[in-house]
Amino acid sequence: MNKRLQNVRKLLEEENLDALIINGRANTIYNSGFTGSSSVLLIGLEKAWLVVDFRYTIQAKEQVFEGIEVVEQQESFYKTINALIDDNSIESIGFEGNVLTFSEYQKMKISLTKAKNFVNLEGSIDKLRIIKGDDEIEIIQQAVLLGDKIFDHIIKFIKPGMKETDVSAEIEYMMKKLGAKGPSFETIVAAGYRSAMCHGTATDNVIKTGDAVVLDFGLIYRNYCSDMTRTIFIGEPNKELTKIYGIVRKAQEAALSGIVSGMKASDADKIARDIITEAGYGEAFGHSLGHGVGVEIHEEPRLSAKSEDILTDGMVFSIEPGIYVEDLGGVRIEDMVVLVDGKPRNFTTSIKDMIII
Ligand SMILES: [Mn+2]
Repeated sequence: MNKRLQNVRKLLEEENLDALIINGRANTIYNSGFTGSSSVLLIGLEKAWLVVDFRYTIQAKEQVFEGIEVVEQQESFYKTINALIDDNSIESIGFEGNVLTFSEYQKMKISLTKAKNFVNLEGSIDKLRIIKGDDEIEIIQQAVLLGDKIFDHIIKFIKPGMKETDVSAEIEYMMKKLGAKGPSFETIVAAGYRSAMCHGTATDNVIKTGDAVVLDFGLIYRNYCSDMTRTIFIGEPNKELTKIYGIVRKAQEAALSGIVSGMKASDADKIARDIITEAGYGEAFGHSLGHGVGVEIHEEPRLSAKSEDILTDGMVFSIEPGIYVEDLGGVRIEDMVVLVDGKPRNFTTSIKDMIII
């Protein structure tokens, strides 16, 4: 039987629930295979249904995993679901509290007159995705390789005088050209003083000689996200930026070689943070070391100082330390890895030697 449905049912049993309602896109894709933008997935202990409207019936039938029945909504999603839960004696239902808006939650409660009990399962549904299977790892590897190809192209394409948006447009054009669905988040091209903004999405800022340029982009390929960052230089960079680049690279490579399965995610963060702090830039590394990547660009585990996650074989995450100095610029280097046989295996192959255009 479908392994993902099995895992949901295990969670239902642990929580003493009869069914789970999934509204969010990420958990719908993961648990049903359906990629449309509107649906309700109802997973009971023995049966599962994907309720869609007329627009999606054909697509849903084509996409859903074995063991899920496609039901076209009559009148409304919730009227149809109410009939299903009545027919199948479903009384206690789990839902995604982190996905439903307040008004959607109220609507669900009012509409599902046959249900007696609603339990917020936020987080525990997402956690079902934390360990990747071989099939997922294979797709993620392909997604990351497309990112590497785009980076190779961009370092030949980028020239002083271009706007950041000229570069982001080329990156996103290449994504589609190479068979990806599109970007997994808004593409970051941050040049000069803007490279000190961790999330400096591309603007009309003109790239000029002396600039550091942070290129942080990801794509969606067969429902999975990629994520990578490289920082390149237009002409000879100033001394401090060169020094910062060396520190970030050292911290990133130390995390890559020091992380082991069984380690606390907070200790992984510490490997890179200690190096940056010792070099005097602790305050300038104001974000976490990394994050899980899968059907969502940011998912479990979280590699931060506060994280309680334990890194385990099969987890896929980014390793991306950075240093950002206002009015000077910033450097970030990001790879994506999977933990295999106790160690990170790097998906990303783009070089980390300083690239000076
Ligand atoms: Mn990232």
